Amino acid sequence: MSLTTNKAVNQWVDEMIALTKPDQIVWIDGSEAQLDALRAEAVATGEMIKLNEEKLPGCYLHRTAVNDVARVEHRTFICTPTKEEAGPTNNWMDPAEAYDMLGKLYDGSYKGRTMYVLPFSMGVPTSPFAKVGIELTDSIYVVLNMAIMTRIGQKVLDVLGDSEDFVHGLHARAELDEEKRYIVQFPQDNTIWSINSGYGGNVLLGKKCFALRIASYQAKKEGWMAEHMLILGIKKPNGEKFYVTAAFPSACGKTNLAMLIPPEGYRKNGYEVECVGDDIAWLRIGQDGRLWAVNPEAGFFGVAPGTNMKSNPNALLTCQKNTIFTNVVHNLADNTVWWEGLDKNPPAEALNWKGEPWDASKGEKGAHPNSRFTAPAAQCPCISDQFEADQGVPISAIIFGGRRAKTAPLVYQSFDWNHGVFVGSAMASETTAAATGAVGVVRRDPMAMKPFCGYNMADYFGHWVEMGGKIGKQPKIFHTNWFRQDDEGHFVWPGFGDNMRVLEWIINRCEDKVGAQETAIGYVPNAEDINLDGIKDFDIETLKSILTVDPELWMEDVKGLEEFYADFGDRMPAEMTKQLNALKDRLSK
Ligand code: OXD
Ligand code: MN
Repeated sequence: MSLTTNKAVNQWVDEMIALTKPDQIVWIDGSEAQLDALRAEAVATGEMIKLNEEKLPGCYLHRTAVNDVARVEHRTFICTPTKEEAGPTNNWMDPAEAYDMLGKLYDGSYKGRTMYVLPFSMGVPTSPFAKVGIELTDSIYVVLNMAIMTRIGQKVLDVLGDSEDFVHGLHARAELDEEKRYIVQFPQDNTIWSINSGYGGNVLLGKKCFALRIASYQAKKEGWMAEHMLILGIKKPNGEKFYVTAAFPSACGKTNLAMLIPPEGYRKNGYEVECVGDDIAWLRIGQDGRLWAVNPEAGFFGVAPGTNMKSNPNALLTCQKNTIFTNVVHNLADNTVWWEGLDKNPPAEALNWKGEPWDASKGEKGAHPNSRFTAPAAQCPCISDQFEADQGVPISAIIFGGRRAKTAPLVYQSFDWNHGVFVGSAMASETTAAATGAVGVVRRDPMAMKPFCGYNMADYFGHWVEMGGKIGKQPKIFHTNWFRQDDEGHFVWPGFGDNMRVLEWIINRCEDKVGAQETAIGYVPNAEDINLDGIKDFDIETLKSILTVDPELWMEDVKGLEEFYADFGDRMPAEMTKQLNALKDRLSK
């Protein structure tokens, strides 16, 4: 029975029932009793395995289909009325054609199954910045993950009231057929249709599909920003707090930075780092003219491999209870989990991510490289006391990260907001060719939003420029590169907790406490201004070697960027082209 009198909700749910033809319908009220019953059902059917209650209380293991282990960008579509509105970085389908084609796939796809009607809120439901979605799904795994990643249930419907302003999400596992897998966003209709997948990034519709693709479109229309950014707070010894957001391409240590533990010397002096969010930031201009950020999510959907007590103790401690593990190794000896990089002791008696008997000594990986933990953010030892603040946190600095062997220095600051937007648009990562130190293939990923921007990215850059004009107290914009290599192809900067040293320089710049060298690409630190106290096997000369800017390499890079910009044709804002030309001028001097 419906949990709401909202006509728009009930009518849409009825239409989707007529389309998908489920055997039963269950509205998710969000109560622990209901979630417990679903957990028990998932265990009874084998969809989830209950793990050792003493060692991992409230934790479960799930395995996806072997052909369904990651996001599928080539099967992800933005269906805007015209192709130009989606832009050159998105796959596009005509909305009417998409509804028609997908409608045939959804038709009867819930036969013999249950439809779960899942109301969810991105953001604390009572926050003026929260947005409501309803996901229809035939997967208990989806319901239980969404219960961790978002706020769900009756309280969300209560906040929605009679409003028609909600995202309409329809997910069907169907046959999990790769050839018929589609992740489709209709930004103008507030609608997401996802079919033939059971993997998190494709089916937890609150995350990438709503909080980035749909929300970025809403944000442009409504004058705010939805960004693929972590949010962290740094508490200084005098109690002052600085909040920064940061965007990094995949596999660049974003979760690690979000939960960084400062080096011992900093901790002794009273520095603390707190996590507000690890993946997504919704940013709005506050009445005080500053930019304020909320994390719309309630949980972390983190990559398991490589997470350990050294790389990210906070993440590991977060997922010791009430966590769903996906595609990791099942340790049969004590009914726990394991993944590569957790420790040096792979279990002797174990099943790999596919559920097959697994012998680590044979060299094959046990956990899928994209295996995940879904854990409540509130369990993170360094979660910020502002994590659920209605207005979010005020942002002092925005960091764009790249993964570059030679070009980008460890850190630099943009000259101003618009130059910072340009720096974000030029974000890139290189495939590593570590052994030779050769410069790898450059992948452009502006603001780390290329797979997640729900409209033409040229307009998105324009929106950034426009927002800058409206923010009274603009955050300063920086670029970091933890991945500079020496001539032998070794990473030079130690990274992890030592990134705190770079964050301190960033704060000092925000407070006008240190100078910098003005270079063609922006303000680069004077090496003496980065605190190296207590750092291991690293000296100021080495630091200087990763603060250099080689104009020839940059000129090469600019060529690649020009090609990338050319894809957007006339739609590229004049300001961006102006910034590109200005960089060329400065480099040639
Ligand atoms: C993620 C991603 O899973 O960015 O967060 O791919
Ligand atoms: Mn992400």
